[in-house]
Amino acid sequence: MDCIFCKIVAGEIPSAKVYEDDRILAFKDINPCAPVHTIIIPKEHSITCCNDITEDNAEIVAYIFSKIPHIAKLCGTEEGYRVVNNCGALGAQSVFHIHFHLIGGTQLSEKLN
Ligand code: DGP
Repeated sequence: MDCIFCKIVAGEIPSAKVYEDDRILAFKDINPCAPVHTIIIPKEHSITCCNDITEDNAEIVAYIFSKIPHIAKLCGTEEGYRVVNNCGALGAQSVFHIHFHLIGGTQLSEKLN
């Protein structure tokens, strides 16, 4: 499968890893929009975007969110941050392997778009 994030998981594309366990990987975004901009992904490419989340596969999404406080702390932004998911073309999604952007390290704007 020609997926950039699968290649990062496989080590075929280098990344600045922030957190890794047997199920998920967090790494620094190549094009950060804030001092902290970390991408968090499931290692398995089973969900492409939020529209593919079902009752049967949602547990990995809950698992990612259960690790976000720890990842935010590793990034030094535990006092505040934003978690973003871009879904589909109109949502400006560019990599179709579900992922969450952890953005922080500065005072974020109230404006979301
Ligand atoms: P999205 O637009 O929500 O699909 O976000 C994809 C993000 O992935 C985007 O912010 C840039 C990041 N990205 C794309 N390719 C690479 C890469 O090869 N390495 C890293 N570290 N980040 C990447």
